Amino acid sequence: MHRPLRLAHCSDIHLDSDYFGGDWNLTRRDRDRAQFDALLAAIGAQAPDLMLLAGDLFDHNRASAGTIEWACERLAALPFPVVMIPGNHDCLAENAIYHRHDFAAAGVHVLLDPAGQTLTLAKLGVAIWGRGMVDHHPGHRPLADVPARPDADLWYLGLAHGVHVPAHGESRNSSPIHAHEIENAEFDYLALGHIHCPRDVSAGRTPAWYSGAPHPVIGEPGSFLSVTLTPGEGARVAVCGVPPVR
Ligand SMILES: [Mn+2]
Repeated sequence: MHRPLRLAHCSDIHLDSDYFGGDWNLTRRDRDRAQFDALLAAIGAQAPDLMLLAGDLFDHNRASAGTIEWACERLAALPFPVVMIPGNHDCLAENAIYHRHDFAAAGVHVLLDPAGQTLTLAKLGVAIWGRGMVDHHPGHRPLADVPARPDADLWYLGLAHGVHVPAHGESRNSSPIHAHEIENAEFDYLALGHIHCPRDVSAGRTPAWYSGAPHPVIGEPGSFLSVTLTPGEGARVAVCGVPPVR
């Protein structure tokens, strides 16, 4: 039987934006880190059962080893599990962060298989599907070939990173996520990343949202989502602000 489940959904952290190691631009590095800490504090205050991070934790694959280890430690230290996917900025290119740093060893679940993979967290009663993005291009379809619900007794959650394409819309964007693909998926909740503002793109019976990014965007505060799944009622989503850092 399904049990109530409380999720925190975030994405697009972009650590080490304009920082590549050494002493140059440490202010920017530290501001990104402080914004991530503010996000994790806001999420921690809600004591969710599970945190979903829908891509672009890092701004680029040249992120410094220090920042990668720092972020991994921060995520591993949380009192709830974290499940995440790479985004286009930290995609699975040859020099990928996720190839050279073992998040799994630290206890952070990263869904890396380009063909897609399903992780089951039995204690929480959830199965989570996602795929690793190798290259951000129009032929990459984040929601292609989503498997059917694996187990009627588990919540089924999805993670994807890309550009939403409305019903009957066309797109030449990279990594398009079509409304009909959302509708056809059997997820109880689909956590999306890539668009830096919160946005409800639910389709059919599938609740699907972009969480927004933790940093302010054009004067609007950063955001994450608090998602409550209740048996028989579906998903309730609340947009939560992240205090800006200077
Ligand atoms: Mn992105």
